Amino acid sequence: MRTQVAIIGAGPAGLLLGQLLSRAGIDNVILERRSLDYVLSRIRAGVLEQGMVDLLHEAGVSDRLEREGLVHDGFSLAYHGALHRIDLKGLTGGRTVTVYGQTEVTRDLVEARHALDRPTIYEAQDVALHDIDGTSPRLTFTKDGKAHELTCDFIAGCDGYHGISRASLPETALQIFERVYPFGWLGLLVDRPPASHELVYAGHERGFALCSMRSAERSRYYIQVPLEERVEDWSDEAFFDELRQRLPAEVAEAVVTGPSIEKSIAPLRSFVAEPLRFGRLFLAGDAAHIVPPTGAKGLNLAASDVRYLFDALREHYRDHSDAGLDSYSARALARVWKAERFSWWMTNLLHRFPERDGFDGRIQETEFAYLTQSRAACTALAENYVGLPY
Ligand code: FAS
Ligand code: PHB
Repeated sequence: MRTQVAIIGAGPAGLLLGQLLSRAGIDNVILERRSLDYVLSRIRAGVLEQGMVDLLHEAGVSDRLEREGLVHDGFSLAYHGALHRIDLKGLTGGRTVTVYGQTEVTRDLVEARHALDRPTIYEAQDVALHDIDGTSPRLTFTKDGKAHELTCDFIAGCDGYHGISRASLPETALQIFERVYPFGWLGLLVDRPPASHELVYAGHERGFALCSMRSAERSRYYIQVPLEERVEDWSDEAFFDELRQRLPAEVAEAVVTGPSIEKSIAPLRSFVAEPLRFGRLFLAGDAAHIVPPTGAKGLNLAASDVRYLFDALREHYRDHSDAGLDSYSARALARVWKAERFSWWMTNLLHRFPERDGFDGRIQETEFAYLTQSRAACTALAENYVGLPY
């Protein structure tokens, strides 16, 4: 097989890049390790920056998003029982975020790719990268036990944190920056109305909690749990009891319980691999970086990486210029690190760190006090949350 751009991974990064390339007439093939059903069963992010909404519109996959997405003008911070609303729209000159599940973004992209009849090879096993530093890179893989080869001009590594792209590179080629947090998020999805019409991020001495949603009928909740916790040790009742203890009374009383339709624990880490380019291989999305979900940046960073990589590939094929490809890594990393900083800051602001001392506790309290007293502090939070410019 031969294509112009070989994409590894059919998550949001790979599918969005494939959609943009296809609409620009640039041939591409996606290799995905899992089945389509598995990919569509994953429950992950829920908040889209305006930049990502605009990119999905440009990709021609925003119809359902514009019908069903919930535009949010703000969210609330709760700290030891007190609520403080962050007026995103008022603090950023009118910018907002849209609540729309990553699962739905993925579904819309899958359907769009199917409509364009572009090839996605699901359950592609043993994907391996070859000659990425030459002029004829290629991928090999097996499908239904049969070996295949895919030759291409470029490889987009959109295969997530546990993917093969970054893992194929010599350790000397990469500089890794990482912070592993001593806790995880236990998430629960329930078909009940949300506790609040906007998101509530709560810091509490028992730990962090988040009230989010997928629609007016479906809620998404998270609580911080120790790393050694197992999801099977948490009944729905135990989850909701712990959640309510961490929320201000007026929010806790509004939580409507019901049987969970999904429950899982995600570890939290900050991670960046530099650089993002190796010859004809370009890393994008979680393959290149991970943020703790506290700032709602993971999915949105995948979108900005795709924006830069698509523009660079289009420039190569249309304008016969490699300026964009040559600057991709530096340009993407400049935005990645700003989101890493914000996500790290939000995580430190809102979580209980077991090993922390009294000084850290006072700093955390003072961060909240400063936010409740300073418009400048809230503006800085708001402009990062709605998404810094691409
Ligand atoms: P993905 O990981 O989504 O997709 C990579 C794809 O590559 C997968 O389909 C995988 O099967 C495939 N793949 C992997 N190895 C392969 C191989 N060798 N060959 C072929 N295919 C391969 N972000 C938020 O903003 N908010 C959240 O609440 C949030 N919650 C999360 C919860 C979890 C458990 C995880 C893991 C992430 C969460 N994230 C969250 C971050 C998440 O949304 C990512 O940012 C987003 O999925 C990034 O998309 P991709 O880069 O496409 O990577
Ligand atoms: C979610 O709804 O899954 C969600 C929302 C905001 C976050 C993280 C996750 O910061």
